[in-house]
Amino acid sequence: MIRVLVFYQEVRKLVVKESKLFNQELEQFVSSIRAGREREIARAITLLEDQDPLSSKIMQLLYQNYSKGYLIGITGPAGSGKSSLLNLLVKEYLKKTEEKIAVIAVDPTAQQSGGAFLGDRIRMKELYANKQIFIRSMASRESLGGVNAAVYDTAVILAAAGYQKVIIETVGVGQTEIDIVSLTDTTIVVTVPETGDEIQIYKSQLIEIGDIFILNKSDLPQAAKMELLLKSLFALEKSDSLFQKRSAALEWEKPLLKTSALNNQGIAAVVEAINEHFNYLQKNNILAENKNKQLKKHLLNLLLSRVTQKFSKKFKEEAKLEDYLAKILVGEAAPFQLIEEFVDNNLTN
Ligand SMILES: Nc1nc2c(ncn2[C@@H]2O[C@H](COP(=O)(O)OP(=O)(O)OP(=O)(O)O)[C@@H](O)[C@H]2O)c(=O)[nH]1
Ligand SMILES: [Mg+2]
Repeated sequence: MIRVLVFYQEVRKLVVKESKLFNQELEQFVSSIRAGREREIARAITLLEDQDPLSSKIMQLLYQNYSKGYLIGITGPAGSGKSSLLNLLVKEYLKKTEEKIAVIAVDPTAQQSGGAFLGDRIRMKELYANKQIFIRSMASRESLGGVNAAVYDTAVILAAAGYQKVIIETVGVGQTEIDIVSLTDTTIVVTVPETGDEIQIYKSQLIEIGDIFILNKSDLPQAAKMELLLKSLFALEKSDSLFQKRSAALEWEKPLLKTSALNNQGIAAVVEAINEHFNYLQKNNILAENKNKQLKKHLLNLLLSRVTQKFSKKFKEEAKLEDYLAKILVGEAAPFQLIEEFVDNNLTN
C-alpha cells in the first residue's frame, strides 16, 4: 500500500513538473523563451515569483553568457503620471522602431489583479495586444531585496527573449525604489507640481540617482514654481559634485524635461533624452561595466532576501520573545547581544 502511494506521489510530481513547463522538457521550454513565446515567458516569471525550484534550473540556462538588455527605471511619487507617460513613451517608440520593449510595473499595493494595475491595464489596453510589447506587473515582496532580485531575474528572462529595452516602473520614492533603480542603466525620475513633493524629492536621494528628470503635469498652474525649485536643487547638486572630482568626460548633464501626459506633450523629448543617455553610456563603456555591477548587486539582493526570509521565519517560530524582553528589562542582556546570539546559533542550520 505504501509503495503504491509513493509511486503515485512520484508520478504526480512528474506530472506537476511537466505541466508547469507546459509538458516541455527544460531545454525545450528555455528555447521557447529564447524564441520569444509569451506564454513561456510569463510562466517563467511566475515560477520565479513563486520561488519554484524549477525556476533555478531555468535561470541557470538563461544566465549562461547572458546578454543584458538595456534597463530603464522610471520612478516617482504615487500618481505622478508614470504609467500615463510610459504608455505614451512606448507608443512613441512603436512609431520609430521595430525593437521589442518590455514593461515591468512593480506594484506595492496589491496582488496581481490589484487596483492601480487594473487602471494601467485599461490605459494600456492597445499595448497589451501588441506583440512587440510585453507588460507584466509584479507585487513587491515583504522581504528586503526580494522584489529587486525578482525584477532583475525577470529582466534577464526578457532580455533572453529578445526584448532590447526593459522599462521598470516603481511607485514611490523610498529605499526599495532607490534600490531597484540602482539596478538599471538609465533612471528617470518623475516629479509633479503638487505640494509635498518638493520635500519628498529633496529628502530622497532621487536627485542624486536620477539621470533624466521629468516634470509631469506641467499643464497645472503650479508648474513654473516647481520648475524653479528643481532647477535650484540641480544647481546645488552640481556644486556638491565639484568636490567629488568626477572625470569631466564622464559628466552627464541631467536634463529636466517638462511633460503633460494628459495633453500628450513633451514625449518626443523624453525619447530623445533616453537615446542620448544610452549613447553616453555606450560611448563611455558604462553599459558593459553595468553588467558586472548589476549582477553583483543582484547577488547581494538575493542574499539579503534569503537571509531575511529564513531568519525572520525562524525568529518568529522559535525565539522566545517574552524571555528576550524580560532579559533586556532586568539588565541581563542588550538587544544587540541577544540578536547576535540568535544569529550565531542559527547560522549553521
Ligand atoms: N493634469 C494632469 N494629470 C495627469 C497627467 N499625467 C497623468 N495625470 C493623471 O494623474 C493620475 C495618475 O496617473 P498615473 O499615470 O496612473 O500615475 P502613476 O504615477 O503611474 O500612478 P501610480 O502607479 O499609482 O503611482 C491619473 O488620473 C492621470 O490621468 C498630466 O500630465 N496632467
Ligand atoms: Mg502606475
